Amino acid sequence: VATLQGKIKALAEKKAPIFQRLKKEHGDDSLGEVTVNMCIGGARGIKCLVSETSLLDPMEGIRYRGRTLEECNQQLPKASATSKVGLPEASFWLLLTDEIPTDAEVKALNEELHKRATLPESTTKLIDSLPKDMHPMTQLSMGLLSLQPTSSFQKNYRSGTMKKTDYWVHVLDDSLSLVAQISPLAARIFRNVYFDGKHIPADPSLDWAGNYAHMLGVNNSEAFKDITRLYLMLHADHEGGNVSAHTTHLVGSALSDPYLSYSAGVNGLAGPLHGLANQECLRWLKNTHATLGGKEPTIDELTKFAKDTLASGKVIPGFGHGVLRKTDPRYMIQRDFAEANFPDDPLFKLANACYKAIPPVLEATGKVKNPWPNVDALSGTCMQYYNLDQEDYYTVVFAVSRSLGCMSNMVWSRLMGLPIERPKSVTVDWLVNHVDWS
Ligand code: AMX
Repeated sequence: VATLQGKIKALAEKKAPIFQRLKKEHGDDSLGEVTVNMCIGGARGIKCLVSETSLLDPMEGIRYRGRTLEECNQQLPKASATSKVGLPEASFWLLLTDEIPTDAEVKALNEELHKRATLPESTTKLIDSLPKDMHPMTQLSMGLLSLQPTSSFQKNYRSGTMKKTDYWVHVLDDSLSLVAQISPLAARIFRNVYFDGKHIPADPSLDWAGNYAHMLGVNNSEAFKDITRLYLMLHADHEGGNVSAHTTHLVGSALSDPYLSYSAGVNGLAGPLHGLANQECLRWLKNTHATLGGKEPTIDELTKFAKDTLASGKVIPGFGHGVLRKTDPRYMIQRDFAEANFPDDPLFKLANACYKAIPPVLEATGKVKNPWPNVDALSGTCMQYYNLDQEDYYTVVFAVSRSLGCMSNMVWSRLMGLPIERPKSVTVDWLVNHVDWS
């Protein structure tokens, strides 16, 4: 922790004068105008948030601290000499410090996470008492809330001894604990819902993501550990405006602690237009596969399926994006993994055919801004190949991953002393009175 703290502090000391100068010398500079469409269109395109950890380019996708996901996957330390996947906990380090950690640093981080991973009895009792048919995301959100009394930020704030300049230290402390605890919590929910509560103890010799895959207990192969590592690395962060990151940031801006804030973020991730899309997408693929009698589909058949989905008033899950304007690079990296590991899997073949058939159908609507697949179009397909086919659980895996980005962003928000968020809202009448009707 001391090393991590030192690195974050050193980076913050470098950035603080720039931040102060921006505020002082350029505080009134314009970053663009706000149009009526932006106001009624979900605030799209309005540059009104600072999120230090990552930046999304509409064409090339997300960069973690300036590095593309391909670069992260290559440069981040690996679990073993044979693994080709950058470790997600190493991406956590990168998001926090702007540095690729050494193997020794990742090892130390993993030891720290293992030390903090124990769940209090109050949490295990609560989780074990929940009905099996309660959605796993609801259970995860409740589990995170049940951990809130352990928050170091909350305790120190309450005691009245914490200086404003030390907020980030306690947010970092809580973030490490939350990231450590979220994987055993998520695994516990999985084993309760699908395996009658037969839990698999953690393996402290494994890395954070490898151990999570191990505790899920559906597949012992190294390949399943690797796809879990890849999934968790790819989903860690997607700049600050997406629903889960923004919600975590917004709640945190009221100085709610990391458990309260991330639990709220998880609730946003549980929506079908955001994180739940991976569950919806696999369901759509499975349904299409079954309706076709398991045979390989023609592009014409899939085109008809896609049109039918649109005609029934539904969205085609796994396609489109709020900001990206080309195929999601996270989709491409998963596709490379699938091609190398299970090119003949029927659902992978189907997903590939969808890649050809669906974009023209969406384009023909004339309104979809990005007809290309997003990360969710393939993540479920990858997981089901390794027996993780309980699609209702998929968004939980996403939430385990997204904790890395949301928590590192929260550390930086407190470091920069960002204020409580309070955008201005207006009424329709106000808009009517403020536009030029002539
Ligand atoms: N299927 C059908 N219609 C779609 C569509 C899709 N995949 N993507 C966009 N559209 C529609 C929108 O519903 C909207 O229709 P409306 O004007 O009648 O309301 C219109 O096209 C314009 O939308 P947009 O500006 O292109 O997208 P958006 O920013 O409003 O929404 C998103 C983005 C992701 C919610 C949308 O593309 C969608 O619903 N996709 C399917 C769900 C999905 O895959 N979500 C996962 C996103 C990634 C993630 O967060 N995990």
